[in-house]
Amino acid sequence: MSTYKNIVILTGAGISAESGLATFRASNGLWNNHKVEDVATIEAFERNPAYVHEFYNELKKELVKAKPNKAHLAITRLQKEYDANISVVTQNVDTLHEKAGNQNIYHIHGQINQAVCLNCGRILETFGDIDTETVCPHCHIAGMMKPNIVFFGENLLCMDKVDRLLSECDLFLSIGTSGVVFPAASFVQIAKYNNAKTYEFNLEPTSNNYFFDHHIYGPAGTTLPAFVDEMIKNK
Ligand code: BV8
Repeated sequence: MSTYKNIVILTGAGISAESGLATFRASNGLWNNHKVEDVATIEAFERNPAYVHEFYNELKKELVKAKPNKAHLAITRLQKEYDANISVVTQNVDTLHEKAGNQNIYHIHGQINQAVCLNCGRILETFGDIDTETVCPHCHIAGMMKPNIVFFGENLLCMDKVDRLLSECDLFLSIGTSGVVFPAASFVQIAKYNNAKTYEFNLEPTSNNYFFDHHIYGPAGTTLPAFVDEMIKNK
């Protein structure tokens, strides 16, 4: 009889750091030397779609090469060996959770290997570059494709499901997120309001520090596997 029945694992750029991917904060708010407001806002995309496409085409080349690390693999082990509903709610647009074999993954900020057609609304898997000339394979209209990335100023994805998961969870693990981007940064408060036990895994205290019952400091590639070992041993 496992202690916890419904577990939500929120992840941020920090869980991918040991896979060699830059985090938002470490690069002083820059992504690959671009100002966030020049590439990750809906205004930027409307102002200069070619520039934003170029940024994400480059980022995709980097993310596609990345391999999952021990933190991602620890989640797979937990999902296999601990009897509970375990969901991964990620802010990351990389696909390292998928590559590690994680299940029940919700990309609330979108994902790098997808594009959405602003004409017909269909989402498609994209492995190569997309740009202002790309033709939608469904409605055959050109120039209406957007990376399926949630820019600042856009609503999050999967929120109907995520709201339900947060209302039912009895354990909330936050892994590698600075807690500065909303509304993801408020998820711990919702979990706590619903009496979940809350753990923060980070290198250092974050702005959400106060809402966590427990803080486990250190690289997630070390701290999470140890935590999962304990959970499975004491289930
Ligand atoms: C929205 C896609 C409704 C792009 C991203 C209050 C309520 C609601 C909205 C707002 C609000 N206040 C402000 C807003 C607006 C805005 C916002 O939050 N702004 C912030 C800057 C103040 N939010 C939005 O616009 C959201 N939309 O709310 O819709 C709406 C609609 C219209 C108008 C208003 C509201 C959309 C947010 C999504 C934006 N898109 N990503 C891309 O990724 O290319 S967010 C982007 O930020 C990434 O997803 C990235 O993940 C995230 C950065 O956060 P983290 O993941 O936490 O990464 P970070 O680098 O910051 O931290 C890494 C952490 O890991 C650090 O703490 C570090 O110590 C730790 N770490 C490092 N290495 C390790 C480690 N930990 C463990 N082990 C390690 N080895």
